[in-house]
Amino acid sequence: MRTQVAIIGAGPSGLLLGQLLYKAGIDSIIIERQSGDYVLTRIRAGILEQVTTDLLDEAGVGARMHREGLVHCGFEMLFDNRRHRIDLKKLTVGKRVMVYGQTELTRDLMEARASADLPTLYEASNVAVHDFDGKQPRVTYEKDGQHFEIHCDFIAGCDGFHGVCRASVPSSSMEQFEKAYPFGWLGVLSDTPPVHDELIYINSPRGFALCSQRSHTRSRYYLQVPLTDKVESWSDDAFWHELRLRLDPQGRDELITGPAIEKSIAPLRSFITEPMRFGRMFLAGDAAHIVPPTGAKGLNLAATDVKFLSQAFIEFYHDKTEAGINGYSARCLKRIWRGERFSWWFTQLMHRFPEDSAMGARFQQAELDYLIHSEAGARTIAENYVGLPLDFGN
Ligand code: RFL
Ligand code: PHB
Repeated sequence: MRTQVAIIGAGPSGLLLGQLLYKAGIDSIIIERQSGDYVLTRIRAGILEQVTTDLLDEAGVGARMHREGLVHCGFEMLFDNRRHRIDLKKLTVGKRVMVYGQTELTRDLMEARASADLPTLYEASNVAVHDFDGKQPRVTYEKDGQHFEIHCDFIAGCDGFHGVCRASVPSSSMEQFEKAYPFGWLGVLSDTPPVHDELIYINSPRGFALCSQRSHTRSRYYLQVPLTDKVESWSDDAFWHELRLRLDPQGRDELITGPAIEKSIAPLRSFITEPMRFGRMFLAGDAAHIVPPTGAKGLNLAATDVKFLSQAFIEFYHDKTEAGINGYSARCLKRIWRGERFSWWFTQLMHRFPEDSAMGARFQQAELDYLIHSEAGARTIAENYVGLPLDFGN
């Protein structure tokens, strides 16, 4: 088999890249190790920045998102038993975010790919990337007991944090930065109306909590938990009880509980690989960087990598210039470090750290108090949360 761009991974990065390339008349094959149904069961991101929603429109897959997604013009920060609203629209001159689940976005992209009859090879095992440091890269994989080979011009590593692409690069060719946090997020999805019409980020003495949502009838809640906790030991009742303890009296009264339709624990990590290009292989999304989910940046950073990468390939094929592919890594990393910094800072501000003394908690309270009472402070949160302009600072 032969294609122009072999894309490893059919998560949001791989599917979006495939769709943008298709729109530009560039061929791709996506190779994914899981089944399509499995990819759709992973409950992850919920908040899309304007840059991401614009990109989905550009890719021609934004229609259902505009019909069913919820536009949010602000969110609440709850600490010291009081809520304080961050008015995104006012503080950023009109910007908002969109609540639309990663599962839905992935489904829209999968359907667009299937209806254009573009090749996605699900349940491929032993995927391996070869010769990306030369002119003729190859991808090999197995399916139904047979061995296959794809020849291509470029490989796009969209295979997430545990993927094969980054793992195939000699460690001497890259620098990796990593910080693991001493806690995780226990998430519950439930078919219950959200406790509030906007998100609530909670800094409580019992730890962080987040009240999020997917629709007017489906809620997503998270609790900061120790890394040693096992999801099986959290009954639904225990989860709702703990969430109530972290909420304010109004939230405790208004919270509607129900059976969890999904429950999982995700560890929190900050991670960046530099560079993101290795000869004819390019990393995008979680394959190259991970943020703690507090700032809702992971999927949004993945989307901008994909935008820059698709532009680079389009320039290569249509304008016969390598400027885009040569500049890809530096252009992405500038934006990524900003998103990483915000996510790390917001995580530090909102969580209880086991090693912190009582003084650490007081410093957090003082900082929160400053931030929400200073217009400059609140604007700092708002403009990072809605997402900085694409080539901010250039
Ligand atoms: P993905 O989604 O991990 O997809 C990678 C795909 O590659 C496949 N794969 C392979 N395929 C072939 N061969 C191999 N050897 C392979 N190895 C792996 C995998 O099966 C998979 O299908 O990466 P991608 O596409 O870069 O997308 C990134 C996003 O998924 C991620 O950044 C977000 O989910 C992060 N995130 C959030 N981001 C936001 O922007 N806003 C949010 O509100 C938000 N909330 C979250 C989040 C992530 C969370 N978790 C679970 C860490 C909330 C949580 C709890
Ligand atoms: C989510 O709804 O899953 C979500 C929302 C906001 C975040 C993280 C996760 O900061």
